[in-house]
Amino acid sequence: MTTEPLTRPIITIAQHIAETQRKFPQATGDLTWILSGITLATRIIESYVRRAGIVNVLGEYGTENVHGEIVQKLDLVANETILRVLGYREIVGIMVSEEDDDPTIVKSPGAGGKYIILFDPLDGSSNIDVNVTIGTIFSVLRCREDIDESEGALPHILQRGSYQVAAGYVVYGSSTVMAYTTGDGVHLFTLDPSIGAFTLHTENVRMPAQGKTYSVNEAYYDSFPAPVQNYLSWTKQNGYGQRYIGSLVADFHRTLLKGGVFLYPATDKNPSGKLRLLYEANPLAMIAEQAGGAAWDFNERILDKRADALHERTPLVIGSREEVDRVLSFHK
Ligand code: AHM
Ligand code: MG
Repeated sequence: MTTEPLTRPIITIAQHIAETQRKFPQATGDLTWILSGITLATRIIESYVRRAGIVNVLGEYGTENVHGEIVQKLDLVANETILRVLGYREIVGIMVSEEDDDPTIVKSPGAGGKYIILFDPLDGSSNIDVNVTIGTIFSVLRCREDIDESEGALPHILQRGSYQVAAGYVVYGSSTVMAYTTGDGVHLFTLDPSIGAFTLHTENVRMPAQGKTYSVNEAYYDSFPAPVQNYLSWTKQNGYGQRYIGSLVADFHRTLLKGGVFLYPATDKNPSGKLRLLYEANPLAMIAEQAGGAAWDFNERILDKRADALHERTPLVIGSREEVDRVLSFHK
């Protein structure tokens, strides 16, 4: 058994967020407070995920969500947990969830609400019942100051991804790992179940610039746009491997660490792609770029896109910079 050098510090996520924020003289501590709420919520969700077969939260709830997808019981538990934890923090103004048709207004911007939390409470729902990695994805925006109260919540919510002030995700896999960024690199933490705290395991993680793994649901090959088909044919002549879990957050996490590219293009069934811009593509795009990677919708950089609707979908190609460039080169 090797022992760790005594000089390696143990840093909790709360400590790390607070120290990162101290680098910015204008920081108010608000983000620290929001992110600590998110980590609390994900620890609660994690405890349900780990006991799912015991506490009767496996299986379908029996309704469909706004996207026409069957809602799983754990989807609801995760959604309510985030709303209950963050909905009582006074700086939170608006919350937007994949599971809810409309935004939840906690405190209108005119009344002092400052931040918007957008989230996919449990990504990879179809994997819940079969014990495969799932996760929570989140994005944080600041409410705009140039908007009149009468315009409602939407203009605050529909900001470009480049305006995100924080983003991240938690994967509930063989261990529970959180990645977050506040625009100062991407940092990874592992949940230590014996003490219930996320502790730092990699600071400033960098996504490899290349990686010979592509991740796509190839069953839809016949309905992919021709440039995507051509790229996939090219990978087969160039020694690439394929991995696809079917939970975006898990496929992305592998891509972040090992390199490669994840694709969910337009298909006949989902002509605008399947993934949601505001709470799936945007936060992962911010993480990807902060780690040296890239994220596009095959035509435009994801973080430059402007949503017209809350639950807008987007095609997505995300991963190692050179691999994303290669996919895009087939579109020129
Ligand atoms: P969800 O957020 O309802 O779980 O749906 C999104 C999921 C992604 O996690 C995953 O990348 C994708 O759907 C898989 O879709 P498909 O089964 O079409 O490959
Ligand atoms: Mg999802």
